[in-house]
Amino acid sequence: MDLLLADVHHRDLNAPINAFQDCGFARLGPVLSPEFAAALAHRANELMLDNTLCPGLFYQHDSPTGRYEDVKFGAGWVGPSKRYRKLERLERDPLFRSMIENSLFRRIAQRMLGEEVYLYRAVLWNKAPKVGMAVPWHQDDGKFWGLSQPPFLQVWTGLDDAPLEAGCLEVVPNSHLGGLASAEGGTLAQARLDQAKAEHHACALPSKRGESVLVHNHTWHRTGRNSTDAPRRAVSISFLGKDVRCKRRRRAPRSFMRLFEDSI
Ligand SMILES: O=C(O)CCC(=O)C(=O)O
Repeated sequence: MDLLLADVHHRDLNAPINAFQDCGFARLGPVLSPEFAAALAHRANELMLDNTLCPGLFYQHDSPTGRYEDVKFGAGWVGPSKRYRKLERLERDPLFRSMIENSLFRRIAQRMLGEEVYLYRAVLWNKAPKVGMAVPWHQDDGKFWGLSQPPFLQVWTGLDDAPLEAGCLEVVPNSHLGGLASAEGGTLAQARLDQAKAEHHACALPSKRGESVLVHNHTWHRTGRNSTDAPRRAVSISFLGKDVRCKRRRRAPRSFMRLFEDSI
């Protein structure tokens, strides 16, 4: 099976990389072959229904109310369900690992981060039909991430069509230029959103299955509820350069997995 669309191998990356640096996001357009995107979506379902298939995955279920505030953090696997909102450590699954290390992402990551590229996280974001919850405006950095240097390169890829009604990615263009809104990072305070008129500047990025978007970690982004009859699954991958360290003290500091090693 071809992982990527044939034209991806020759695509010029200058325009998306410049747009990413200027605006904090850039559409890469269609990237995954339809067969590979479908296989990943199928695998996502298998992993949600059986936690013995890939030991070490991190599971987080959607909240019963569909509200972010009601998510049971720390509950992990709660039995077979297609309503997990998030699965982390996808790199442990061989099929997802092949997606993470595809040749386009390698070209982009090595161009922006250097030859040595590491993985901070690879996450499945799942919104079940009719009920999948929203993810509020946030930035992906701060105390919880605990990194010695600000991370900046993330790639979001849809495994399903993601129209606005299904909870497509939305961004506030140029918001990365202000850095972290608070040392904590993560979810943005309402006062800060109001001050910046986030609703007014919000830019929705509806996409088709297999499309990718570059998203700067400091870009304000969110996704809405899924009100459609179809699932909306997506993968986001956060890459790091070689000099980034984990600063966490309470638990042993993490070491990050090196990617694309066969390109040495
Ligand atoms: O796709 C989603 O629902 C959320 C993606 C996201 O917020 C992220 O990758 O940080």
